Amino acid sequence: KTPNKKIESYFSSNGIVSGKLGLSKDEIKDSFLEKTFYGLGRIPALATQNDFYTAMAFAIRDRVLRQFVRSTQQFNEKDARGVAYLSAEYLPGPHLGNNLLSLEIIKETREALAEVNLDLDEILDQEVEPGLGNGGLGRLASCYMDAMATLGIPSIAYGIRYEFGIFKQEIRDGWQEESTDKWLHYGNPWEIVRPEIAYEVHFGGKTESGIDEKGNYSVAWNADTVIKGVAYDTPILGYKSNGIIMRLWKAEAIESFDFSIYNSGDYYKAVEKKMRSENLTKVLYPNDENLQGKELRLKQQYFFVCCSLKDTIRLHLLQGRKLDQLHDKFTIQLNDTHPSIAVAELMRLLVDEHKMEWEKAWHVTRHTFAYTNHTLLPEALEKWSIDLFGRLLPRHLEIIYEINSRFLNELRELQYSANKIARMSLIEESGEPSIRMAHLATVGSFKVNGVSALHSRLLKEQVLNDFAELWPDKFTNVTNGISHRRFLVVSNPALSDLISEKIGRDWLTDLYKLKGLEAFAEDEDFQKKWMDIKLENKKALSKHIEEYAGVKIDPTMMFDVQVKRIHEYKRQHLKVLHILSLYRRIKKGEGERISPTAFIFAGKAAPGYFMAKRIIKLISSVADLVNKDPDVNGKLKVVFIPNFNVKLAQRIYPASDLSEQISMAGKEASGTGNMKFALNGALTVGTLDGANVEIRDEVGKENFFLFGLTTEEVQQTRQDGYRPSEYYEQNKELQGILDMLISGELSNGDTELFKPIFENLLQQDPYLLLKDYQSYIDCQEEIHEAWRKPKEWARMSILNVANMGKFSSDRSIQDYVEKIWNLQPIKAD
Ligand code: T68
Repeated sequence: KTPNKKIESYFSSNGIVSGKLGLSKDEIKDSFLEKTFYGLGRIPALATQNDFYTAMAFAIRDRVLRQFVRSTQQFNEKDARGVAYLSAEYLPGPHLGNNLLSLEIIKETREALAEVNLDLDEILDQEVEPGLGNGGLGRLASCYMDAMATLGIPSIAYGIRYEFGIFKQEIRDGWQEESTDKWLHYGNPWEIVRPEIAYEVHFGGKTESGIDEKGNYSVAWNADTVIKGVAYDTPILGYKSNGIIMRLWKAEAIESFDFSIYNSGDYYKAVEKKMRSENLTKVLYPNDENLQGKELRLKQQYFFVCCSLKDTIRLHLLQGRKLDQLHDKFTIQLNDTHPSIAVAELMRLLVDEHKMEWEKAWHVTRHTFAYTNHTLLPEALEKWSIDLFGRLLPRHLEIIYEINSRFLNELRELQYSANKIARMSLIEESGEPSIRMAHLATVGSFKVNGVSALHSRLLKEQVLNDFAELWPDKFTNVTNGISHRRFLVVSNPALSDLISEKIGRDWLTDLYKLKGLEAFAEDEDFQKKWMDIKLENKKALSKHIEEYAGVKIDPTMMFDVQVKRIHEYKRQHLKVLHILSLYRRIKKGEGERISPTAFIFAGKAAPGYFMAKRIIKLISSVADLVNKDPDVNGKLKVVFIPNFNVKLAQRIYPASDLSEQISMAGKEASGTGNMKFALNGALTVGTLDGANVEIRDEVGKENFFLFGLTTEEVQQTRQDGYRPSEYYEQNKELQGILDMLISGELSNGDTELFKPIFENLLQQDPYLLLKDYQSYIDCQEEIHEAWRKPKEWARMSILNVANMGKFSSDRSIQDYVEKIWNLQPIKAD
């Protein structure tokens, strides 16, 4: 299409595309009022707070889009090499606050709103966040988008526009109850639908091979279902920098009606087909549940992969490039195995649709993909049964068989044993035959990375050991990172200002600059200001807790916090054992060395995960017992805050004193909450697991509370034959605590309620709580003692923050660029 010169010159001469980044107070006010009236058609008397939020979002979105247009123009002009990031999950959190920061107009916006008698914080509070992910993996993808935009990485992020995100959690009578997350109820001012960017996705049917018109062997896939994926774009703005797009696909019917049925008079049957198509992107699957065999989940994965690859190829060809150069211009990063069907889909697109020969297509494919692994848990490694897979994606099954047969031939040439070949095969033959998605992703990628130093090592030694021996250079580590702009600058403004007062503002784009705080760690005046800010944040959180959990907390208590998905390997129930140990000591009159502590929990349990839900009930029951007991006299408080999400997380980290990172060593791939806590000045109590290891290395072992077995000791314990009941027999305090679970004391006399937890711990204890118990309790005693020396505590808190430089997602993305993506950043101004 020939460009419209008139429009182009108007854009550049009127400051729409050229010109400055931010806005003045008056410009913000004008734009906001204009959007209120013309954008929403509201008269002031009828406008709600939510209308004002929406109007402000529209006003800001204009500026965000401007940065996106500028970045895209420059990427195109330079014909830049870029990344397509494929993730089935994103957890962006509220957009407005971050966009205001990126445009550097928080103060101006606050003033503009004050002039019309509105309060920025109330407006910010209106935003409903997109809960399009389960936890760490989805949030990581969003932290990476913030960094990619800020650093000027030519990139696009693809995913699924779930109509209902992660379920909303309510706590009733101590139990988790789930309800649907209607995040789109009031509309979504940040997204732009692109009806012209849409692709067909096929399912089912049969394949037919034959000779095409040119005399070549070819395969046709005659599907029986066709669905359309439509692009919904959300611009993500980097700090004073580029805008990149998160492109989420929504499923639609090809035609609104099936006309043949419609004409025959059955209107409802015609509409039914449309509804069935749209079901595909209705709801996000909660993790941890047994996802195997969930047909709709496989459909979602293929649906978004197919649209994303077709779109990537379109963008590539639009630049006048050749398809066999795809790997020169794009890396497609696979966020876990959820999009790993992409390996087979790209082969299908190249070979079947673009008529590339197999060897060439395979060369392009395995130089295009890179795969990030996020778990070693055997039950979480994705497998799809051949039966289900073949029914939905018959052509992809053939392609995977072909990839596998060539791969296994290579292994045979290397004289590998039959055993080893069976282990490495993409197909698992024992039990129900199934496809091992991690193997497909590994074989089809040029790089595979874990998400912390320990995890990447274990990945090579355990789960993908055979592959790492075959291709040692393919494996690498990129330690996770977090957006310090969201999790400190936006969510803890008082602390950010104090930091900037001392060391300037360069740390916003170079987190290593925080090191400058070390010089003030001993400064008593600084320590006081530091802890005063913490206290204010704790007051604010206490208000929230009183309103949403009905528990009153004294903000001067130590806030001991564990927030994350509820899972046995994360060991929330180990924390419960600790609380009960303190409770029993107080009851026995032996509580004098306990510092007053509020134990704060939050997190969702997968709806089908029996033990996790029981653990939530246990926490609530312990809260009831402890909070009401006059003997405790307010020395301990326990609270479970419902519905943990990004927004709530942003309130919790700034108000925390102690961060609980107590998973059994070898199970938490990285953790990222651990980084967010430490960045806000909480001290960590943790095991040598995931990124804890690196956090401890950075902050110094004297500023980190370590306990528990190492990965090697965990393995040794298993080998030696672990008998948890021995610990129960030998440790009388532990025995007393565990007996409480079945005494009825926590459950109005019901001795059955917590028996499943009791029996699990005594008989299997798969996550070695009893083995780690004493070490944890001893460590907590040290912590309570440290809390009684406020200056010491403040010093350690400052040193933790000062040494968090490594954990910015800017550093992680820089690592991806250097170790995997091999591209040049292009920063828009
Ligand atoms: C997390 N994984 C890791 N998975 O548990 C955590 N799983 O250690 C790590 O820090 C984080 O990834 C980022 O690397 C997840 O969050 C999921 O959410 C998930 C979703 C669907 C299916 C399986």
